[in-house]
Amino acid sequence: GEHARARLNRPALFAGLLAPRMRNSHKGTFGDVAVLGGARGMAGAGILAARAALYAGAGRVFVAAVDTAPAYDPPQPEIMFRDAAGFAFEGRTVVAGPGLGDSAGATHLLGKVIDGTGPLLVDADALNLCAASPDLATRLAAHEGPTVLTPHPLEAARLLGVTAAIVQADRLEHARELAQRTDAVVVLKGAGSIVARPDGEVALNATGNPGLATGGTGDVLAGLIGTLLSQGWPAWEAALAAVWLHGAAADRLVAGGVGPIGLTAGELPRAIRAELNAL
Ligand code: NPW
Ligand code: AMP
Ligand code: MG
Repeated sequence: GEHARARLNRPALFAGLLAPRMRNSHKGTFGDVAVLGGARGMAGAGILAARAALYAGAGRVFVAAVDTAPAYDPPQPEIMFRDAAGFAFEGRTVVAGPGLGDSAGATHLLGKVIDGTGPLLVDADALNLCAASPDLATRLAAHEGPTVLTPHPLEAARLLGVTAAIVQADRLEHARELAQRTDAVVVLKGAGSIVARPDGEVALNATGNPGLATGGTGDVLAGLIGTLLSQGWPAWEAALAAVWLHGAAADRLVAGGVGPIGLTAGELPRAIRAELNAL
């Protein structure tokens, strides 16, 4: 296909959107983020996304769990837990997918948030469910409101109906193709993440390191994007900023001796906070 030239993702592309906190602001000013996840055995993924949302400055953060709703997260009691069935997703930014699983309940609730009108981040099992259901994929492409998809190469391959090796052989082109097909901003993750939008514009991210190659780091990115969307950022700028910040946070941790070996996803949210306040 036609070859896209990627621009380099830099803070200059998004820093103007980082508004100073007004003196009379309150928690309602900074966005509600609801993570749709919480399948048995993967409660941690939703909690990681929620912690990232919190440390990125969201006003209120919920985990709407399809299965495992812990009473609370002891190290992070600010996070509120709810049963996903009956949760009021409308009016909130939804981060769908981290630890969502593939149950009938998960599929139903994903359809419900896709048919909603708010900002939407689609990651992990939510992407896999869309790859498995042409109906969900069609509804996702029609979603109203800013939409960001964050596939890793295998998730992108499932959505495109190819192999991960094929996606990796031309990351720019496949990120672009997926953005066009889904009419959403797409982050194709992995070393040198690509951010693509439906009109063909693409950006290559240079921050981050192999310390991020460990479980849960993608869930943190999803929560971070959710916060920026909840604060009214357009999808493209939210994705660019979050990918840059997430990688810069990992680079900051490694520079401080925390990794690359043994860096954990749970260490990222505080480092992301440091990057945000240093912008
Ligand atoms: P391989 O091994 O090379 O063949 P899956 P998942 C590939 C939750 N989590 N470049 C690679 O394939 C998530 O949120 C819960 C090339 C890899 O093995 C999801 O809901 C956690 N290939 C659920 O688990 C912490 C790449 O994809 C395979 C690649 C399943 O998500 C962990 C994995 O893909 C996790 O986040 C790259 N850059 N990156 C928790 N604490 O609760 C990935 N691959 O089968 O979709 O599984 O990503 O682990
Ligand atoms: P996930 O596979 O969903 O857990 O997401 C992994 C996260 O770590 C994504 O943001 C990837 O871009 C990032 N990541 C994984 N491996 C590397 C790497 N070698 N270099 C830079 N970033 C990476
Ligand atoms: Mg993931």
